[in-house]
Amino acid sequence: MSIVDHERVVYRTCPLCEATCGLEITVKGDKVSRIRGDRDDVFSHGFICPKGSTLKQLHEDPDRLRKPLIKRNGEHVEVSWQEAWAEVERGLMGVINTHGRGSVGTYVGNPNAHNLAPLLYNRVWMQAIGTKQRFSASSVDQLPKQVASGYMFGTASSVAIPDLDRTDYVLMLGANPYASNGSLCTAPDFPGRLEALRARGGKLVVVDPRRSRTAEEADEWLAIRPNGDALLLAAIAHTILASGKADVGDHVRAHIAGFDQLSGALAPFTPEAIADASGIDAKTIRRIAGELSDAPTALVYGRIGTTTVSFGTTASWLVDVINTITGNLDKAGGVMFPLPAAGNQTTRGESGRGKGFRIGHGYSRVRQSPEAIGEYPVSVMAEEMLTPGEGQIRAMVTVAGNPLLSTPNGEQLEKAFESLEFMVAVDIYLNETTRHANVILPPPSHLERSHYDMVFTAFSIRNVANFSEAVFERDADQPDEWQILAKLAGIAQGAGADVEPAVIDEYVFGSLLSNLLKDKSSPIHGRSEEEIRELVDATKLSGPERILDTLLRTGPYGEAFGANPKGVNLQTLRDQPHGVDFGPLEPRIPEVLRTPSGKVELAPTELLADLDRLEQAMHVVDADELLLVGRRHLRSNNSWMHNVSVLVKGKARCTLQMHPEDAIRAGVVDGGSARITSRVGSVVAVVELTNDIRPRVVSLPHGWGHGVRGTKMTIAAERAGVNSNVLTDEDQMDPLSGTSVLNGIPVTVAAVIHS
Ligand SMILES: Nc1nc2c(c(=O)[nH]1)N[C@H]1C(S)=C(S)[C@@H](COP(=O)(O)OP(=O)(O)OC[C@H]3O[C@@H](n4cnc5c(=O)[nH]c(N)nc54)[C@H](O)[C@@H]3O)O[C@H]1N2
Ligand SMILES: Nc1nc2c(c(=O)[nH]1)N[C@H]1C(S)=C(S)[C@@H](COP(=O)(O)OP(=O)(O)OC[C@H]3O[C@@H](n4cnc5c(=O)[nH]c(N)nc54)[C@H](O)[C@@H]3O)O[C@H]1N2
Ligand code: SF4
Ligand SMILES: [Mo]
Repeated sequence: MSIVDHERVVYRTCPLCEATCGLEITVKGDKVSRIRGDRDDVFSHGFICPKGSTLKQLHEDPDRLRKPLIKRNGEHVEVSWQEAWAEVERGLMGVINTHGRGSVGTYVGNPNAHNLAPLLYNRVWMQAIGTKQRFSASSVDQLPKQVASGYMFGTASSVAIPDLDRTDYVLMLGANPYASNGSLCTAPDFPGRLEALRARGGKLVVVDPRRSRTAEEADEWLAIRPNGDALLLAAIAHTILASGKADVGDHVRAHIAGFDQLSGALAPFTPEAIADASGIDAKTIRRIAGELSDAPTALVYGRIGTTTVSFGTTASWLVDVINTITGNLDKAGGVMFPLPAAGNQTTRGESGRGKGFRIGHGYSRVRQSPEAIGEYPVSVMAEEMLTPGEGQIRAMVTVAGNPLLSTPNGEQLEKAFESLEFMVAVDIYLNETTRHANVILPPPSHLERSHYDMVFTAFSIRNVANFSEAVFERDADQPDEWQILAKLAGIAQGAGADVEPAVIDEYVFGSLLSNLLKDKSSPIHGRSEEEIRELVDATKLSGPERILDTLLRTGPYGEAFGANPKGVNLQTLRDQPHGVDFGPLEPRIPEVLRTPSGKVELAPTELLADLDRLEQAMHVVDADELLLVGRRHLRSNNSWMHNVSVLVKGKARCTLQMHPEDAIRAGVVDGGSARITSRVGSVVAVVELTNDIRPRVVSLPHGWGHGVRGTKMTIAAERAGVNSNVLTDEDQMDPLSGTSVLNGIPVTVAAVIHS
């Protein structure tokens, strides 16, 4: 007799990229039978990319860790959670007791931004360790945009987002949403939204050294020299200012400071002066400047190709300078500030004014690189491990990060991680980074946890909120990710390996609540703690869900613990599995500002001070130099989804793209092998000739280089590729943010003759 498995359908948001697509997941018994786009999702309307359905494969992947691992005699072996925690206590407290708390380093990677537990508890274990040696993937990513936005608008979360659905004109630099699905611009079906722009008569111009998929679909492709964007943007801004057409618009005029300084500061950057260095001719620059100022609405959007370069912060600033002087700041069809349901830095504290933003609350030990957003640049991480002296990193804790493949000078990092006395990793795989860990603590799979996009609702082109229930229950002995992180905090505090995560959670929640009650801007300011506690306890929630519920209730749309009965809480979101739509973005200036002046700072001192360096860059052009840039592929996700066979099958993707003209010079042929060498390292990759790349530019994707000894990612190892970050140089940083230069790396390419 056969028992028909009970079939059920669950809706949840895909946690794999910033697009936050709604998924419809059909479950039969304890198996996922189908994943497709949720047609009723209020934001994504059924859109999904090829990665979305692979949550099933990730969940079922036999290589995904289900038990903690401990390294014994150089081999990782499965152990019980109890043994693992005892080892964490022994190792971590051992290093702390011998070398001090500053000798522990931390690195948190990209998936943390897509995961509520670490978003709420990473701060807790880091504080418990009590170290300043903190690192994250931010300094190989969006940090320059956050620093520039911090200076201009007051906080590192105050990023102005493209109002894609209502604009008439998009100038897009260094972004390829047809592959990436968008970043710092949460917009499910980004490609469809760009097609809609063109269908309504709008224009898309893409600036990229490669003719990317997005460039192919655009009205115009401008093949810029790598790192030429700040120059190009300065010249566009200069042209608009010189034309007399610059106008911030009546809607924000009273709230702008520094406008008068711009013309003088940008005077050297005429289109003619920067044409050679940027690779874009003066006539085109003048035309684009005219189109931007004449379009009814227009926006400039820059991403990875404009941030992970040596002028990353300057380019990010100039993007918003142009958005402002064309009258498109805080306007429908321009760039706007989201109002996220769970609140963030832009909704807290006094409205319209704040402490402002600065970097340099500390300096790294070896290189004296300034802190930014509470961390040091990953480019200094290896030297902090390898340079002896007080404060040297002797132990590392990594959570959802793979810095050995993701951050500069892979070979130096390899030595650095090799030299550690102790390492703990919270991760789902035994990979290039976690193989160095003495203990690996695996969280549950993506389908075994609930989900809310605390970060991306703050960078979204619509104000929406979705809560996802866990699809499957965890095994009895599998802790939730927040419990792992809370326990780590307890151990680091000295409470021992038996510390209960719930104790830490009480402490975290208690301090959140007391802050909310004290905060004059909070809707529960001044109410009695007992009253609120009672309402919280009635929900029977704990962990991240209790915190989220309280943040939603006290957020911009919240029910304020009864004071605003029409408002939302976690239950409202639970009742609406396709999401809650709060509508398109609304103007937020001046309320959103947190600068000390209460104004938009169009000409921050720190950025004006960098213009001399930018002026230097317009003179040094070595036209023959080969410059390496990266690229992304739709079926990939940084370094960690190459173990999903449906995503990696087909043509090998870790190839060196090169223009035929350069291939002749280097003596390499299509399909042949080439050795690529930079100041710091050298790799061999297969050459793929293409006309869709600017001559003197070569491109290799990042996140490959699998199959190293001691890892367990069987499918990834079969298609290992090479690590492009063996070539990126830890000495090359954007000095304003400390972000690593990942694009525009000088390299040489030579044929490899196989005997
Ligand atoms: N050359 C070059 N380098 C780059 C880039 C580039 O464009 N060019 N891009 C940079 C960018 S933008 C980024 S964001 C970084 C990414 O850098 P990282 O964040 O360091 O690397 P990821 O590849 O995202 O690795 C994520 C890790 O998290 C684990 N993981 C996945 N899901 C979970 C989970 O739910 N919980 C836990 N605990 N672990 C999980 C994976 O197994 C993997 O080990 O790479 C950067 N590096
Ligand atoms: N499929 C997939 N999606 C992803 C990811 C992934 O790995 N795979 N990663 C996610 C992450 S962590 C992030 S941060 C986002 C990134 O999102 P995007 O910024 O859209 O990322 P990319 O696709 O790398 O696009 C960057 C483009 O910049 C170009 N470029 C390189 N150098 C320069 C330059 O100097 N100037 C200009 N103008 N262009 C340049 C490259 O050729 C490339 O086409 O994507 C996210 N989404
Ligand atoms: S676009 Fe991003 S969020 Fe949407 S299905 Fe693909 S990976 Fe998931
Ligand atoms: Mo990223």
